[in-house]
Amino acid sequence: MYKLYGTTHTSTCAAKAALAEADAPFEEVEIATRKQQHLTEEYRKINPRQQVPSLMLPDGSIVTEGPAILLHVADAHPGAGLAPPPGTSARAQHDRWLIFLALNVNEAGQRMNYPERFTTDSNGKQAVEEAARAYMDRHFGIFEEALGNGPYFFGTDLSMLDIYVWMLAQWPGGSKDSFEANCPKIVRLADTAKVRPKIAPIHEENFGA
Ligand SMILES: N[C@@H](CCC(=O)N[C@@H](CS)C(=O)NCC(=O)O)C(=O)O
Repeated sequence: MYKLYGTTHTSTCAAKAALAEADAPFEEVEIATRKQQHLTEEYRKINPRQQVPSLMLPDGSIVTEGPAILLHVADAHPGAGLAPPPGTSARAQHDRWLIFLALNVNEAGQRMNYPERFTTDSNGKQAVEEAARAYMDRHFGIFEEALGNGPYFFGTDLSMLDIYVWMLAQWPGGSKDSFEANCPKIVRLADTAKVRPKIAPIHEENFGA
């Protein structure tokens, strides 16, 4: 049985959706970031960066970093078909865009949420946030152009990449209206994923209806 460390309203939701779509049994361990539970010494031993999510595998080892968790779950449950087989060109594209979004969009979200971590200038937080918002928009735009007819990246087959995009699309840097206007294919992907029977309850508990 897997153990998923995290909480709602964080990127734990993608790991939870991945486990649900893979039909992998898991237990949840609440690490409420809003109550600073990620900052304990006990949790630092699980995730040295003191962030959520973290996943304990059935053998007791720990995987951190959301995309690594998604890729592991896909490979450990190949029957669920949540990523193309390793070594194929389709898998290279899947991993390419997953890493692209983690490095550029998710990390821009970090700069928007915690600007003080990215500047030593006590008056510089607003500039960090504004630059991060523009950086996020630019990289969402690059992925929007890479999306085909959809609704998912690989047409009608859901992949871990789509689960990650569904999550990121809930936190666009700017207004919802401008995101819908600039990234209609990403919005359609996310809207298709969010009503899947296994993702819908996770969407509801994290983002409402
Ligand atoms: N690189 C990490 C980032 C995870 C992340 O951003 N986690 C946020 C919640 S969504 C967090 O734990 N924030 C608390 C903090 O950084 O202090 C991953 O991909 O898993």
